[in-house]
Amino acid sequence: MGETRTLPSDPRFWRSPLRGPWLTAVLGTVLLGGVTLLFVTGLLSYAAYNPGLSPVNDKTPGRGLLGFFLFPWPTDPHWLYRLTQGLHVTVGVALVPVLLAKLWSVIPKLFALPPARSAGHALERISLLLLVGGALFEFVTGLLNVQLEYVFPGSFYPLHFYGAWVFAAALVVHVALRFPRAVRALRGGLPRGPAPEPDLGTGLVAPRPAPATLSRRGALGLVGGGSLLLFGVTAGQSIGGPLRHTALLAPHGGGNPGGGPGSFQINKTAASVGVTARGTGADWRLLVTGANGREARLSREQLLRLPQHEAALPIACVEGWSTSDQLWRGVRLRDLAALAGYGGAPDVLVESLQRHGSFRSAALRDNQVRDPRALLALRVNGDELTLDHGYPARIIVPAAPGVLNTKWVAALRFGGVP
Ligand SMILES: Nc1nc2c(c(=O)[nH]1)N[C@H]1C(S)=C(S)[C@@H](COP(=O)(O)O)O[C@H]1N2
Ligand SMILES: [Mo]
Repeated sequence: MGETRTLPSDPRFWRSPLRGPWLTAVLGTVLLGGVTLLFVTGLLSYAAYNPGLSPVNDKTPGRGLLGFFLFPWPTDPHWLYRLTQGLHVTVGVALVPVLLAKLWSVIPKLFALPPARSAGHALERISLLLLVGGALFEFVTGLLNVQLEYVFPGSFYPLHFYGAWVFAAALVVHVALRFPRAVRALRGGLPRGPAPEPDLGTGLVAPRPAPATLSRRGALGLVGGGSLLLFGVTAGQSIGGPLRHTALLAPHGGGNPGGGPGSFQINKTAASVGVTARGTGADWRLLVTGANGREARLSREQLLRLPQHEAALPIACVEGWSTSDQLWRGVRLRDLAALAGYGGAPDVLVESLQRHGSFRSAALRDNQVRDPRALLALRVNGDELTLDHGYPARIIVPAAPGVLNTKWVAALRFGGVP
């Protein structure tokens, strides 16, 4: 007894002997490396949609100067988006324990009073609010978007995009302010024994520590183990092969990606977006439009009589999952462009017969149309396409995000990108 009650604003309220500048610096350094990778791969993902090509591809039309980095997304290597987006999502998931541990390590500062000792201190605390708020916001929106589509109807992209810039700006300020202190703390090396670390003027160390229940090594082991575990049940969704079955956290069925030829992942089923066997039956025609009002309507039989080509390509979704290479067979987009009266390869607007919902049309850039592996696929893995994978015809383009691989194609408008 004899303990006085304290409030969280009182440093004595926080009792863990583990808190200190060294632990915070270690977690902060790991997090800094991780979120830098998340930021870069996130910007790449935005570029991969080719938003500068057409408003139909652009989920963040008001980006202004923040789109300064955009460039035409290449078609090589064909697994490019598998890699960048697999890293983005897998590293994001695996960093969750590190983020939580880092926030835990500095939580006494959240409650520190007075709120501001000076104008400089006030500015610093505001930047910290943006930093912590931005980090939580980015992780929460990202994880929710992967796990539950449509929680942010139409707005996930702008939320996640602008949130990332706010967070990045706050992070630059934070690193500039804390870098010297973190280096000093790390230079000291792993603090020995159960006693708290020297505070180094950080205010992180408990002035009245409770007895240790866990060593510093043990705490880091717990965080690292949690990260590894999350990594282990996530990475398989992008690596594929037998490891696909270890991806317990993958959306659309966890470790079981579903049926169909080659049993590769189905994102949205035909039924879920209102595409029926009726619209895709014998009456289906592909509308091809091109130069000087040229127009053709092709049945599936006519398409099958055009030269058929094969390409081994994956589907790689923004949600982080991807398939291994599937063997697609169909008509080259550039052959269809020629049919539409183009010698070279123009941009093309692809329209699905899907009536409602997002992703029913997409624009492809000339470099994508020109690539000999870019197909209007009619078959996959030696079989007809299934309705869920886009029968009667779907787009498959090397290195592109899944969203550009339009299913149930109804029209190809060469040179008709708005
Ligand atoms: N018409 C249409 N095409 C679409 C989509 C869609 O919702 N509608 N989803 C896209 C997305 S986001 C992905 S990842 C791929 C998934 O293809 P799959 O279901 O054959 O794996 O299809 C793309 N093509
Ligand atoms: Mo996707």
